[in-house]
Amino acid sequence: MRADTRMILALDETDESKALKVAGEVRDLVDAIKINWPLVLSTSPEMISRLARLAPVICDFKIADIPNTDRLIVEQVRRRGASGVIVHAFTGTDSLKAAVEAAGDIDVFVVTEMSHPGGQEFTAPLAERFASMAVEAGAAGVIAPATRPERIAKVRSIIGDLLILSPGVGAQGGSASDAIAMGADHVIVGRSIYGAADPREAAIRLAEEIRGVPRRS
Ligand code: NUP
Repeated sequence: MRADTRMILALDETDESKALKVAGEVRDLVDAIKINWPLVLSTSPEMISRLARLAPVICDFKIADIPNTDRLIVEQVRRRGASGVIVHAFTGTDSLKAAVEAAGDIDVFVVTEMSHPGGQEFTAPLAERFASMAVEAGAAGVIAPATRPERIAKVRSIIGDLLILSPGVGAQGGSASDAIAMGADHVIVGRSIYGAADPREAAIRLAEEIRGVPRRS
């Protein structure tokens, strides 16, 4: 994935025209656009292909099923033109491997520890295991929380050079520069951009904040 601004837009805007407007306004300021169920369900899966014409698209479907179903979902994500997909690891090694195999040349990102407070109940105690599973399965990277930047550093110590995408910036209380300084390759930002009065201006400000943090060597 390109790493120009080290920022990924989480486009959870459910109004189709507003979503496309925001995507058009910030596409040159983000490395990818992450699409989740809210926008897919409020529009249609065709939205994946439409956005993919503007920027690389990551489908945040947090796939968590038996190997065969994981494979079928990942195949459809690919068919729609996405560049990446987010999967859960708690379903086990066989499911994760099936997702990675089906992904072929598109990137699989594995959730380690979730960014919201509830993420500490079940995902945090297993996050390091999920990170190792991502490495063993051949994933492209993992998701780790900007709300707990010290956990990003822990995950980095396990995964080596795999990518870390970090949500939880802004609306959830995390800082973009802290997340990047602790080892994230990209931050994922939703409401602080698409919910801002001027999304482009908000994205520019965040990109400037991130630019001040040295790149991981
Ligand atoms: O642990 C996670 N936390 C999280 O917020 C894993 C995620 N995939 N996300 C997603 O990132 C969440 O579903 C939303 O699409 C985005 C964060 O949005 P915001 O809090 O910046 O608005």
